Amino acid sequence: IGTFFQERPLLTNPFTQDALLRAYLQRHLPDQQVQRDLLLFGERLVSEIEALGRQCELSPPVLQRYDAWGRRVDRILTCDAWTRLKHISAQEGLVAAGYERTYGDWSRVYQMSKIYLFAPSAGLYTCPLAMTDGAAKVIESLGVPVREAFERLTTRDEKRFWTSGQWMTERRGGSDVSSGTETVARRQQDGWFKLYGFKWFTSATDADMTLTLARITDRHGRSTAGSSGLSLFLAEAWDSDGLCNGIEVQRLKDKLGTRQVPTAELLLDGMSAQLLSEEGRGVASIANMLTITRIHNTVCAVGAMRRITHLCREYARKRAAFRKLLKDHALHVQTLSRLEVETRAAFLFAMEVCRLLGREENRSASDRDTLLLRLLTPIAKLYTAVSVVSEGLESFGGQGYIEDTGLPSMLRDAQVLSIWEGTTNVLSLDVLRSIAKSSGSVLQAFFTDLLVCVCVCLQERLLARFAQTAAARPAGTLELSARDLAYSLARIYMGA
Ligand code: MFK
Ligand code: FAD
Repeated sequence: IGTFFQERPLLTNPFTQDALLRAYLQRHLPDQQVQRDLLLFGERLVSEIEALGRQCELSPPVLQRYDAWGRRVDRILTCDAWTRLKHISAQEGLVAAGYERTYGDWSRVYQMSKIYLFAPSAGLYTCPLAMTDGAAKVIESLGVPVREAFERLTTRDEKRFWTSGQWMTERRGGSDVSSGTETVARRQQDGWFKLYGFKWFTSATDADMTLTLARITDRHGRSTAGSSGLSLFLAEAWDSDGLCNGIEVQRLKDKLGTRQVPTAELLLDGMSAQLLSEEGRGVASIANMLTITRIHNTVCAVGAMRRITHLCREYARKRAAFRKLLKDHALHVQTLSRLEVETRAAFLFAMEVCRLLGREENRSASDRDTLLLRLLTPIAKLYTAVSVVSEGLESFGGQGYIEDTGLPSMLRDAQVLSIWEGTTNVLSLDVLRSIAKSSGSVLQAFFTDLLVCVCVCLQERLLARFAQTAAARPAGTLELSARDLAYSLARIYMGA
């Protein structure tokens, strides 16, 4: 059978390998403690976390519907590695660091640097972490009406640490949540509510609590349609014995990727929940969660881009074709360089959004920062998706397609990033919403933030083109420009 066996690409400390991350932190957050922490975290990723992530991929969650005696239990059983990743997430402060605010304006950059390193190794434990962070943000923005939950979501103590779900999507509407939500909430005498409805996609369904939307009914059972009828609720899904709170798990979804994550269809049949937002302010309140989960999504996308480019580069030094190493083929190097440029630009874009978030939370954001954060969050999320990972796989040739290299799961898991937390079109429309709601101020902020000489010219061209296309279209079709506008803004920002 011959003597040649290809050396495999090896993962080495992703922090020390990442010249751009180190340079960025050196410039903006030159703190010895941060450097030390990320260095150790990088070692832990290689020595421990990478294998746990792989185990999660190979041992997906299962639904135990009945116990041995025929009682309906609806337990979601996850593997030990999934639980271990929860503990590691708490110990490493992967949510907590965003709320401790040890590094002032730069606290989110610190936290998200860890998430960025963690994501490609973590068997998608980043999914519950994103939602946990989002739930903490919603609770904080409402003045912390539920202190214990907030403390548990943001603790470093693995025994107290809670994760949260985000149950928004129903069969009628994942994008159009406002008209698609049929779940109703009936007020109880003690002021709590019982929820009845069907949640069509619920990821990390093993989470300790969840935020969800429902329509409060009056005493005749009537409720208000549309966005103004939706309120935000907090519920603990499972009690300490693992029994469910008025929930029937209909089934776990059979998915293209994200197989590590339990994603279920849930029938809510009297789930006890407490009202978190003002009545009718559910969508506006959960929007704070969407901002955070969309930023996590961006950071995780860039983490995947960085991991694949790191492995491609490593492989190019070991694999030979046509009598020389891949790294000595000019065309291959050009291909990798293009991936590298995309990755670097996306990294800087993502970190800029994290920096703005950190400033807003540290109360040092200018009006312009706040406007920019609003505009850039959907743009960054829609721009950073799957293409670099897909192209990256090709650079391993056939091996990129072989399951036990671990590479195909990177592509499967990246494919979802443009679907959940708002599809590309929905986010493009969110860009239009942010422009309309601020009467254009978000665009002013965008252009003043960029290098003046580059921008004045681009601004004029872009706005003229946007105005021209908008004017040329019949009323009500402004949305046809939304996607092009969002992509143009992303490219201009990254270019600058
Ligand atoms: C690896 C890490 C990944 C993370 C883990 C992910 C796990 C998977 C989890 C999910 O996929 S959870 C489900 C995510 N679902 C979505 O993202 C829903 C997509 N749909 C939208 O984003 C719609 O735009 C939305 C439902 C938010 C609103 O649609 P509407 O009904 O047209 O809302 P409307 O009437 O324009 O806005 C209602 C209020 O919300 C307004 O406030 P006011 O009442 O004060 O005027 C809006 O300004 C506000 N709002 C909407 N989007 C906002 C926002 N505010 C701030 N930021 C936004 N993005
Ligand atoms: P639709 O809204 O039906 O969209 C279908 C297509 O129409 C898309 O291409 C979309 O871009 C386009 N479209 C929709 N509206 C417009 C418009 N106005 N203009 C132009 N184009 C439009 N949801 C949760 O709530 N919690 C979860 O934990 C969760 N986990 C998930 C896990 C996975 C693996 C997946 C795949 C999804 C998950 N979701 C979850 C659901 C996800 O958020 C939705 O699938 C997503 O928001 C899209 O909604 P939809 O499936 O109803 O698609």
